[in-house]
Amino acid sequence: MKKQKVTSSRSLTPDTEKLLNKQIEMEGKSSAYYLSMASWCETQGYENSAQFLYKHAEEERMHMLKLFNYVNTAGGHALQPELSGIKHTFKGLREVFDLILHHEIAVTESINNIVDHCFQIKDYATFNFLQWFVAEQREEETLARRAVELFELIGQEGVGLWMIDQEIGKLEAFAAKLSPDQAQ
Ligand code: OFO
Repeated sequence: MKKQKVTSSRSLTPDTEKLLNKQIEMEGKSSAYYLSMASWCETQGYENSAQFLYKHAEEERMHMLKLFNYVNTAGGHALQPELSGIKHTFKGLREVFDLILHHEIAVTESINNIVDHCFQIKDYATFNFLQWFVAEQREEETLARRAVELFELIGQEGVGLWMIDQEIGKLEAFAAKLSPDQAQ
């Protein structure tokens, strides 16, 4: 890897700043994406899924702000991302949770890439900061996988979708046990 010149007033390299701003964009999109899903669920009568997703939209915004704060206090400039192309309608509740699982796996990959980059250039402060996100992604992926599994376990026939929505309402308690904030 090409060694980057470090500016005298900070140890955050321009490459790392760029990667963190990309991650800010991803978290901002996650928040907007989940808010849009929450709204759609509410219009379809999936009340528990809607509440679950409203809360997750807030959490994603909190993730974005955590990155904003880190970038700026490390001497960089956190950039408000442009948000466009947000999907507003879905084929069904299953599609919503399939998309979430797919998206969370992509977020995990993105975090892992930045962690790897920081390790290679010996930016241990950012490496250390990102460990919270590593643990958080484990929670988010597990949660999304649990939600998708409900469709297989319960099935969508008859009152199936109603039952799935009830079970999704209970996932929050399960999430609390996996949260990195809980482990500290
Ligand atoms: Fe920010 O954890 Fe999901 O995307």
